[in-house]
Amino acid sequence: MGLGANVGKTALITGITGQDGSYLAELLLAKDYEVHGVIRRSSNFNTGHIDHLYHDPHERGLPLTLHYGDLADASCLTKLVMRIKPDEVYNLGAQSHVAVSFEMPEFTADAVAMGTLRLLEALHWVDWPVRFYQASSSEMFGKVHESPQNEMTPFRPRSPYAVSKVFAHHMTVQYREAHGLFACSGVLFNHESPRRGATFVTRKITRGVAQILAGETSKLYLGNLSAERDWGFAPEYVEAMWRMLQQPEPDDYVVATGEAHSVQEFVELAFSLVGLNWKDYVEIDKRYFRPTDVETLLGDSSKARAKLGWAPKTSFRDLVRIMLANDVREAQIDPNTYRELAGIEPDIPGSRVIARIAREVAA
Ligand code: NAP
Ligand code: F7E
Repeated sequence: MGLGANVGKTALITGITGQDGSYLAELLLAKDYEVHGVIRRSSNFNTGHIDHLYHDPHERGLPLTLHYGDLADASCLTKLVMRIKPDEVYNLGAQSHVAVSFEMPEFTADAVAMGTLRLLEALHWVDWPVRFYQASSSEMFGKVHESPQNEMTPFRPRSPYAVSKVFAHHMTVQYREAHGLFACSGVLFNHESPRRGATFVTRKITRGVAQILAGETSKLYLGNLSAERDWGFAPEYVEAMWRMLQQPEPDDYVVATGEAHSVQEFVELAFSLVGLNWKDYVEIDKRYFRPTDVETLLGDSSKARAKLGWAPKTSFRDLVRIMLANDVREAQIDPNTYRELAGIEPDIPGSRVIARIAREVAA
């Protein structure tokens, strides 16, 4: 199957309200997929990342349908799969915060490990050629055996989150090998964006800088500054997920930039882009240290580059600039005030998709 003809394809996404889910939904809608997303019941609206894509079912609009569901509920997953009959299923739903997983190991394992198994079981019985993507993580490498890490590097997980992802990864391979399911595991290294959750370190830093500029706070409290991560730009990473499911054979792929930076480097750059010295604002708070942390991660994505034709485009510096410009704007400051942030486009979600639909509706 080529990378072109998608008309008539249907995709089901768990975790559609999250960072990656929202970018993936935009990508698939732009490729003319019919998209279905699983959302959890919440006492408050949590669909901010996808509101621009959603429309009242009584009106014309993008082919996006949201369904209540949860990875904890096997019967609802099976029902959704049987009703929607998706061609492609992207399992992005997770309790994805590593530090939180130490506080809630059972909840994390239920959503991340058992949730994946429940979905695989639902797909195992279908009688059409479904394709499955599992959101695996570089956290699985943990206390790394070698650097950089590739598809053959052994796992030494260091958190309940990572242990759960290792289970889900092996289950994905198991269903591929034992039951012939077209199942791919994407071992994605950290990827960030203006839609990154506010408690992950990159977004915490860029929001912190913006709040300091706005005079809302004078300090930013952080934990382990020496940890190194391979940080990429999220919209590019969801493209790799889609490419995996368009291949003739299912396989596992590492997706990374091949460049590692420490948390301190991220901090220094973010402050310096707006003319501040980080040492005047950053304080270390022990509560943000983890019982066991992953000290260094660096990915080797040669296989994805060769087989998927995928390559990262956004540099570390530009990633920090994009996130910072967004948070400065959210703090009601014009980013053009700062030379390094001038001209960076706002993260207008799905603007291309919306423009196309608007044209169609008007026609
Ligand atoms: P995210 O922003 O935290 O989004 C997680 C999504 O999962 C949200 O939509 C959340 O829904 C949903 N979810 C949580 N528990 C669920 C449950 N029990 N049933 C159904 N849905 C549930 O995460 P992300 O950064 O987009 O990451 C997407 C996936 O890739 C996750 O599986 C993550 O572990 C994995 N991953 C991420 C990275 C990264 O650097 N971003 C790297 C490697 C792997 P609510 O909105 O209702 O909470
Ligand atoms: O931490 C250190 C922290 O929470 C990065 C998830 O998407 O990527 C993410 O997991 C590093 C760690 O991301 C603070 O100790 C210092 O060493 O931004 P993070 P993560 O743990 O790497 C992987 C690939 C995933 O799969 C996960 O789902 O930064 N750090 N000070 C801090 N981290 C946080 N959160 N907050 C701090 O104040």
